[in-house]
Amino acid sequence: MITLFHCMSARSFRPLWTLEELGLPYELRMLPFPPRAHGRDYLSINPLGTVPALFDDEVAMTESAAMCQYLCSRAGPTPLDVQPGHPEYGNFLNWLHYGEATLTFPQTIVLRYGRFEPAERLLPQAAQDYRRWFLARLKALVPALSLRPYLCGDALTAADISVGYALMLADYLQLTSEFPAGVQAYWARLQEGAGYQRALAAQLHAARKQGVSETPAPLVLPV
Ligand SMILES: N[C@@H](CCC(=O)N[C@@H](CS)C(=O)NCC(=O)O)C(=O)O
Repeated sequence: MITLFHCMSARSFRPLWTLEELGLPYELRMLPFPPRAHGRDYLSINPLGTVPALFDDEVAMTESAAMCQYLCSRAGPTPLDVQPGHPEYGNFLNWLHYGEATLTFPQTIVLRYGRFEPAERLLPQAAQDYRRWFLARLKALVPALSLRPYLCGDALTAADISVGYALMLADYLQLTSEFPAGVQAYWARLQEGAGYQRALAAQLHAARKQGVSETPAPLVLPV
């Protein structure tokens, strides 16, 4: 059985969304955000204190984009995956990693130095620079989406889930009005997907059932 440790709308939303798209059975364990402050017991499960953590028998993982790829391989063949030898394979891997390394990481600087740190440690210049850095990196999506609805063609893949979470986070940071038009349309399309909607419902249901705050992690105030 797959167990996923998750905080509301944190990066662990990527594997949650993938699980819902694939229809795999899983157990969703909700944690208050940040777990290192509010869920100290979690450190014995994942010493990093970060979400996601995913367990599947002997397998233990802590990287959200890698989990999407793992889950596709485990459940496949699936249209969510692109296999070696397929003409889109390199493109698929590139976007899968672009979603986390290039599009999510700069937003964590915006959050941390624009919002989470105590007032005397805030760095408005860093927050502003990385906000612009993120918006500039979004431009790469425009040609990729100009002729096709998804990053690797006509069907949603795990690469869209990886990039889609970065757009979800940017939505919480109120950056959507600055998305290029093609990216705005893409983000709207992703949100209409049935798997995305099921993942939203699953996290809300689990949070209520497990008595965990429904506040999305990016909006949680610092401790
Ligand atoms: N590269 C990792 C990053 C994991 C990560 O930093 N997760 C954040 C939530 S989005 C976290 O757990 N932060 C809490 C902390 O750092 O204490 C991934 O993609 O899963």
